[in-house]
Amino acid sequence: MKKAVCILHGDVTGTVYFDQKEEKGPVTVSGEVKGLSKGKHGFHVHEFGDNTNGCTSAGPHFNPDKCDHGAPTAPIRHVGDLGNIEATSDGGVTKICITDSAISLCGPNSIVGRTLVVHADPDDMGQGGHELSKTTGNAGARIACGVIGLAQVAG
Ligand SMILES: [Cu+2]
Ligand SMILES: [Zn+2]
Repeated sequence: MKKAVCILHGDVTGTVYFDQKEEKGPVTVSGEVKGLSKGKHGFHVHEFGDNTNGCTSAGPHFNPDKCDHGAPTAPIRHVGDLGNIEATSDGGVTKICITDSAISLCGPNSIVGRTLVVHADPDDMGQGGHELSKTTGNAGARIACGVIGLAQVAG
């Protein structure tokens, strides 16, 4: 069992937990983000755990396989592509509940030490036809981010 945690800060705030029960098993992503505007917001793991120049220094989406950007359910995607989180009202609390089998807390797809980013706009999952669709999902500004770190496992 491995656990990781990320404190998001920026225009919105949040705490996100990552749990992986077995070494090559899926990772459960849970937690909440506060203060989002109503609607979908791109939600990704970016390559670097570097926030020296804010969320910008986190670099591009975590993409060890050099694929195009895509939906979390698509066969072609970045490892860091977790899709969108959706706020049902303005400024409230958005619960996160995602299970993903591409990210890991160990090995070559490990997201530990990288940055979780929440975006201003929806991720178009590579399907929007915009010049940025295949690299970022055209999800707009980085409104909050935080470095993902290993968490203590109880017991
Ligand atoms: Cu992103
Ligand atoms: Zn991507």
